[in-house]
Amino acid sequence: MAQCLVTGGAGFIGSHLAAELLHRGHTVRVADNLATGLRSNIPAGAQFVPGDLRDPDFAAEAARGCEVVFHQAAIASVPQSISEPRPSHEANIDATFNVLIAARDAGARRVVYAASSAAYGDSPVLPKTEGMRVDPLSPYALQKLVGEEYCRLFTRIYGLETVSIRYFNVFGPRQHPSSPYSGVLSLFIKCALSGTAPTIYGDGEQTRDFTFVDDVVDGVLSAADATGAAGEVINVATGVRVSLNHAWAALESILGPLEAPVYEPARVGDVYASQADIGKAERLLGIRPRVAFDEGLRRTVDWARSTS
Ligand code: UD2
Repeated sequence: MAQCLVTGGAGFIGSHLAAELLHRGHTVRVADNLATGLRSNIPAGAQFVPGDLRDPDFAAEAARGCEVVFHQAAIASVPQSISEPRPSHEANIDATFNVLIAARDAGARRVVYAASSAAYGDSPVLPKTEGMRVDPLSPYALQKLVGEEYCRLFTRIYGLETVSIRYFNVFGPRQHPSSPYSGVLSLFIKCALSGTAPTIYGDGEQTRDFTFVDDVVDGVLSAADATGAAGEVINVATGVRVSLNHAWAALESILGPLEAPVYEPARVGDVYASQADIGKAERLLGIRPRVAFDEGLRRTVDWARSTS
């Protein structure tokens, strides 16, 4: 059983990861600055070290004695990275660099890094394969890509095993609709439950490969051990694309008639179509998605109802 560090472990994806690691018998340390994460998300049994990974000393302290580092901490928003690029840069690039140095110096066996499908940008070619040319359209997309490249470089020059998992649009319980930058499904569900109209930026026909959080946790945990994955970039998603208009209609099938969406102009830096090729994840990580979109949405609605 391994000593693990989960950065961002008080956040949405990180807290699910920490809980599953504990469930599998590992020892878990959570490092989080609680900028968006919640203390209440940290699972019982995890050690919590509060602090900011932009501070190299804090990163070193957090990684001490850890065999596997799951680097999930980030400012995860395209529009926020456009309106406030500096904090986004510092959280997504500087902190990632510090975590890699800290993991190397701690003698960690592997770092699993939360990369993003945003790297693909707006190429009309679908599905997105890891070998495609990247085309970052926002500071966030570029920052996540720089993190991947740093991971790859640390594997090459220092022998630190790294795996970059490109998340597509992850959703599920504990994704809070607390800011306008929150994930679209969390915002849609909030509107649906409060009887208000959602805002759709663009025509609503843009698509996303919405991935239920349990499937992401599966992929990330497999990446911690998979032989042949070191130094690689791997999509973890469902391979299915769903439009925003369809997502709102799917909520209507769960909850009954809802307000009609209000349409506004598309956001700067937004990607139109997104869908993953998941062949590499199947080959290298031995995983397949298990939770279909409608089922994941139902589970997320149940969670949101239980907390509202
Ligand atoms: C990007 C990445 C995703 C992940 C995420 C950070 C892509 C394709 N995906 O997600 O992998 O890294 O960043 O958490 O780059 N929207 C509305 N109404 C709203 C809110 C959003 O219409 O109230 C639209 C938004 O313009 C976009 C879609 O919904 O077209 C999804 O937006 P998002 O903010 O949930 O995630 P996205 O795709 O930027």
